[in-house]
Formats: sequence, C-alpha cells, structure tokens
Amino acid sequence: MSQFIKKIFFVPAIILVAMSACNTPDPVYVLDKTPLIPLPLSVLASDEVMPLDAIGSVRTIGADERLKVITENFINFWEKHTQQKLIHVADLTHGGGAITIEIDKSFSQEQEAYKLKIASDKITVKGKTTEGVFRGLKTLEQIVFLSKLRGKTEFLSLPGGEVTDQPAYGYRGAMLDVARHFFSVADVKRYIDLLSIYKINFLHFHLSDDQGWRIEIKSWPKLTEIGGKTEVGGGEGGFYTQEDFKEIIKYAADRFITIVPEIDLPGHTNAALASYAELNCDGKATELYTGIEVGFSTLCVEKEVTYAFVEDVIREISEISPGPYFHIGGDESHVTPQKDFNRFMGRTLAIVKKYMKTPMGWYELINANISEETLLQYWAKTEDFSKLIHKKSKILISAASYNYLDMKYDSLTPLGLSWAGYLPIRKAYEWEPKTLVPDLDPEQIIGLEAPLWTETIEDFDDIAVMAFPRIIGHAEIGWTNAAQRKWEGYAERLSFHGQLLQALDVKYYSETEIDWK
Ligand code: TNX
Repeated sequence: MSQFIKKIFFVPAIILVAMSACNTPDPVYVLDKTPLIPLPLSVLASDEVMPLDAIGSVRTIGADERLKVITENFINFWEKHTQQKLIHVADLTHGGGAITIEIDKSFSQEQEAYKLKIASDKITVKGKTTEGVFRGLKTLEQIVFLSKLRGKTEFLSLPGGEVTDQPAYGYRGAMLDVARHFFSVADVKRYIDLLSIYKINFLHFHLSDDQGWRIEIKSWPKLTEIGGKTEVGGGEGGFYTQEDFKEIIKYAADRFITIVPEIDLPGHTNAALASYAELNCDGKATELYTGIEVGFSTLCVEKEVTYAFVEDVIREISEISPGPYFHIGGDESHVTPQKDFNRFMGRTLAIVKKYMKTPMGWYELINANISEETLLQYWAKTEDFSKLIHKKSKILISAASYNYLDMKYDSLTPLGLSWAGYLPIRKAYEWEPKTLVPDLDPEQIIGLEAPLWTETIEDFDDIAVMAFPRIIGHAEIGWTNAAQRKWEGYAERLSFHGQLLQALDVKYYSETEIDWK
C-alpha cells in the first residue's frame, strides 16, 4: 500500500477513535471504588462506561402498583440530578439506551436481594420482589448522587460493572420518640426519605409517654385533646390524626419502610392518666407532665376499664397499621409491682394477638409470660440481660451504649443525654450484634434498631445532628456482612457522604473523627 493510501485509511480511523473517546467521558468513580453505604455484598467493576446522554427511557417488567410508584420516584430523582429526561415504557420494543427494572421471581430466595448491572448501553436492576428492586435503585441513586457531587459539571457517565447484594438482617430499624417532643408529618417524611437512602426498613414510632399522647383514638378523644397538648419543657405538643398516621404509613411503604406503632404500657402513661380520671386507681386525673423523669406512672391494673381502654387503643391503631408488629412498651414500669405487671401483660398480649399483630416490647417483658413469637427489644447494658436469657424469643438489638442516637457524641455535644456513656461515630459503628450479648443465641437476633429519644430534641435539625452520621453506620451494620465491615474503609466511604447530606440540607454532626471531603 502506498503511503498516500495508508494515510487516507488511517487518519480518519484515528479521528473516529478519538471522537468516540471524546463521546464517552470518563466516569467520576470506578464502580468498585464508589463510596457506597451500606457496602454491598459484591461489586465487580468492568471497563465499560455508560454515557448519561445515552439513557432516555426506563422500562419496567412485572406488574405491581408499588413498582409504578418507585419507578416514578426514581425518574424524578434521575431527572433532577442528571438534567436528562427519562420516559417510562412498559414493553420491550423501545430502542435506545434504557434502564430496565425487572421483577423476576426465580431470581433469588432472598426478599430484598438485587442485582444491578451497568453496561455501555444499558442498565438493569433485577430483584425477586419490588422491594429487592427498590433497594437496587437506591444503590443506583447513590452512584449517581455521589458521582455528581464529586464530578460537579464533569459528571457525564456512569462506571460499568455489577453489584450483587442482599442484607445481613431482615430488620434494620430506626425509632423516633414523638412523645417527649412532637414532630410534624413533614419532618417525619423527611426522616423517612433520609433513612431510605441507607436501606433502613423499619421505623418505630414511640407514640405515647408521660409527656404526651400523639395519636388520635376516636373512642377516647381526650387522649389527644388533653394528653396531646404539651411536651417536655411545656411547648404546645401536638398529635397525629388517624388520617395523618395513614399518610405517614403510605409514604413509608412507598419507600419500603414498615411503621411499628408503640403505645408504652403500663408505665410511661401519665399523658393518658391526665386525660382520663378513671384510668387511675384513685379515680383522680393526674397533672400533665413536662419534665424528663421516668418510671413514676402506671395504669391501674386492677380496673376492668383499663383493659377496655387498652383494647380500644390497640384495635384502632391496628386497623390503620398494615405492619406485622404492635409494640406495647413495658419498659421502666417501676411503680407497677411485678405480679401486676405480669398479669397486665398477659391480658395485653392476648389483645395484640386478637388484632392479628405480633407483639413487640422492651426487654423487661421477658419477666412476663410471653410466647416465643413476641419480639423483645433489648436496650439496657449487657450485664442486665445475660441473666434473663432463658426464652427463645426473637431479639431486636437496641443497646443503649451502641444504638442510642440520643447519647451525646462526646462531652461537648450540646444536645442529648449521657447515662449510657458517650457514643462517638466510631463506637456506634465498630461493634457486632451477634456477640454483644453473651450467651444469646445469634439465631434469635432478627436485627437492630436505633432509637432517638427526644427529651432534648426539639426540631428537625436536632434530629439530624444526633442521627447523622451515626445512623448511617447503624444501617451498614444491619445490611453488610460482619466480615466485610472495617472501620477504616467505612470512615473513608463515609467522608464522601457529608457532601450528600449537605446537598440535602441535613445538619449532620461533623466535628471530629471523619476527614470529610
Ligand atoms: C430510657 S430505653 C428509656 C426512655 C428514655 C431514654 C433516654 C427505654 C426503653 N426507656 O424512656 O427516653 O432512656 O435515653
């Protein structure tokens, strides 16, 4: 071949290669170096790159009402963060670079398992259930969000590869105490949105306590008319109507978060005792309470009206709560004699079952005659618990010294309490639920929950600074296998999530420990 012919052949070829290299911009991260939290089971990077402008459509395979909702939410997220329009198609005929969301019942045994594949011309998210697919979409959203935050305007493509994932525990929870201080539906929705980023799947509402009754009970209206009127410090309090609560439940369900309602019984009941004189043994209503002491109140276990009250409350709330659990409290009932406590709980547990719910309670319930299906929430220090393990009940770990989001980070933290010690970010991450309680059979543990008690927490920013980032570590403990969890790797990944929280206007705790990017 003459030099001339070589030239006219090769020069355009070089230009073409160069052009296509320009057309496929480098991704901000390689897939297996993307700082995902919780860390997935497996991430394999490929050298494929998916240009964002090649993605114009999403198609869904598998009919399901919730699949439609989560796809719409995903499309909103995508359009907001990539500035690219996505259309939703439900068939296979659409050409072009598409995202495919597929429910495939034979995909896995695991309810929440998913596989996410990013190739040069398509993205697929597959799961056995809509829930699995939802968890996969949350991973894809993190890849997009983290890339955008780091890449700024250069964010034009996604890294290729494959994420195969499933959770370590089926119960990965948060708890919000809306009794000590009340929080609006809007605040709750915001918390739900943040929790769903990190694959939390249960939100437990502490709906009643000495300081406030926070849910409308139509057959006992004074509970909210009187008992909902104040809160710690004497503020105006508030309550959820049943319609409000249904709205919260639906909002959470669309994000695959199950709501667990708690009515704390028979102690922590001053708000009810102030609302109805007949619930007191002496027939006199108590005063409303706005302090933060615990353990001074009890329903009158002797009176039949107490059980009529308990049944009405459990019935009305169960009727609007589709979740499997009803939490009956049972903690710190210091002024209820043990014999009375056991008798009261025996009857109350039967009522919970009558309304087709699985009973759940703080671990003091172990002293009563409980059935094995009862879910016990372990909250105290290890020593208190090891003596009591003789039942086969399921256990949810909420250890005060590791899980309590109301514990101060250190001596300088303005909000929070410190009776279970300080809880810095590292301590909240670096522990193992299966070995925390000596002699507890690990098979009994269904997961973990991070409570946020709100004696000192007054608004959403207070929630945010106590929960974030500790709840992110908590979410990873619940999702990621113990063998894969290492503080150093986690701290490095977490350092990229400060920007993410900031972009969402979340006032997280950023004082120490993490070298925030
Ligand atoms: C203990 S833990 C409580 C709550 C308080 C919390 C404050 C538990 C089941 N009961 O009533 O709000 O400590 O940290």
